[in-house]
Amino acid sequence: MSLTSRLALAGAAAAVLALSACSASMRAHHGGMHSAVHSPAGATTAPKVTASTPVLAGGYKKAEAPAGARLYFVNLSDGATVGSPVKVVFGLSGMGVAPAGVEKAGTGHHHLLVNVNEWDANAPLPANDNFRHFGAGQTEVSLDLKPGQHTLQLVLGDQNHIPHHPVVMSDRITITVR
Ligand SMILES: [Cu+2]
Repeated sequence: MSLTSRLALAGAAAAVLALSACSASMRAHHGGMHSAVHSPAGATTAPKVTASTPVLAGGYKKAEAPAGARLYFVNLSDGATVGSPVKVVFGLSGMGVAPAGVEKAGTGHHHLLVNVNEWDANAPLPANDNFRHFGAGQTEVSLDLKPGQHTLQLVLGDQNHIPHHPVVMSDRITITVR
């Protein structure tokens, strides 16, 4: 691993701590809500994402995303009520999928952000229950979720799990699990 990757990962570790605290408080918040299908507080608020820079502080040059690249949920829409496990199909247009570790222009691998309210577009995405990596190039998942409201967002990452420049991400949707 190069020094710049190491530096980037150290930065990400700090970000993980901040992000976990954040999503824990958000889960608690959601836990208090009842079964409103379309909560104004949850569904319509965009997550906080740092503005993407082409080069990271450690000198790492981010993978470029072609203009018009689009990431979206194929089978779920904002406000949907579903049973668990929830099948989530990842849609990508204008780019290809490659496994983590493979450097190839115009490609990336999928990440599913579950109940994440805030994340850093200029660091490797953390790996935990809230930030799920599909490093083998998977394009769908069957997700076990507790009853209640959850938010989902897709973000594409490069071979080192770092979002592209500009960031390729879906809208964040809110679903209710019955
Ligand atoms: Cu990844």
